[in-house]
Amino acid sequence: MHLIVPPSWRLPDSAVTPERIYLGRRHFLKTLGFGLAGVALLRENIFAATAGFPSKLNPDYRLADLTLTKENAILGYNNFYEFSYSKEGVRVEANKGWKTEPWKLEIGGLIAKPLTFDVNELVKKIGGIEQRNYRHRCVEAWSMVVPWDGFPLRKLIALAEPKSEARFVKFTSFYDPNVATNQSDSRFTWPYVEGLTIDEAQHELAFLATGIYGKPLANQNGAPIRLVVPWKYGFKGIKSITRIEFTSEQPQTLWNLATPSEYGFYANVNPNVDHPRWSQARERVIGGSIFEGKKPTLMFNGYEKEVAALYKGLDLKKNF
Ligand SMILES: Nc1nc2c(c(=O)[nH]1)N[C@H]1C(S)=C(S)[C@@H](COP(=O)(O)O)O[C@H]1N2
Ligand SMILES: [Mo]
Repeated sequence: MHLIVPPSWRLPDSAVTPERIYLGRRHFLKTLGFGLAGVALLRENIFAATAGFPSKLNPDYRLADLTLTKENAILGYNNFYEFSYSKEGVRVEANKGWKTEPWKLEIGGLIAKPLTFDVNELVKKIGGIEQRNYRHRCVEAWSMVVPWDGFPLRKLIALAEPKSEARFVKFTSFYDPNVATNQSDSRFTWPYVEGLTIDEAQHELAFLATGIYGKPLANQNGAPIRLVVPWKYGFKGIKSITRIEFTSEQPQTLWNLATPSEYGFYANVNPNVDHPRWSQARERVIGGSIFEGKKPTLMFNGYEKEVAALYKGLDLKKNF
């Protein structure tokens, strides 16, 4: 694990990890110690985490022109700072006895009455899940294409019935410093918090994921439920959500509190607004050929047509 301390500790990993290292991790099943017992556990988990619903690709989100990132890479190259500051360390640390089932999700704030769901019950109530292939662009200038299973956030908002004063949605991750040992690191205000405006949250693309490649989310990817906002930098996609709250004020988010000059509230993918320490014009494709080189980053991560209307009149350079 290479923990790089401030001010350069959030260097893009491309600067420190040769591509061959994470591409060559074919032995990951072995290192995880998947025996027969592991397989049995996994099957039980599959049923529970999808509440028995099969996930089918929604053809509107096929992304036919792109190659899906291999499962191996999606499961082995992660950001989940609660567990590790190393991309490869997350899978190891998040699977040392951290229990993500059963899991309660609270919905509160400016709604008619507070709600609490068991995540599996919530999926049943929503009425099933679908698969969507989304571009996934980290602020560190790497990207993947991920087949998420889950449901649009707007369906949960409809269940919650927010009041008209609700202007933002605040998401809070779990807090358990005994298992997530980096939650003792006082450089951050734990638990991890993220937020969206209510209009962003209502957008058809905003998604709550419960799986990847038709299997329940692995711990390292934010089991059992995490946010996916494909037109924004990956850090907006908060993992392992325990609470969703409707608020009148803009929520204070972990990254914005830690480094406001580098991580804005909006965090829309924008190749024309550089990170203070690196360019955002191009991105390294995880799992891509080593001869491929970086590819150009697209405005709103390729979702400009769908989301530009949300930001009419907003200065995207100031509100980064
Ligand atoms: N709770 C929590 N959520 C988080 C993070 C984190 O450290 N903690 N990292 C974010 C960042 S920076 C990215 S790029 C994505 C990574 O998701 P992945 O590991 O599934 O690719 O999760 C986001 N959600
Ligand atoms: Mo990220």
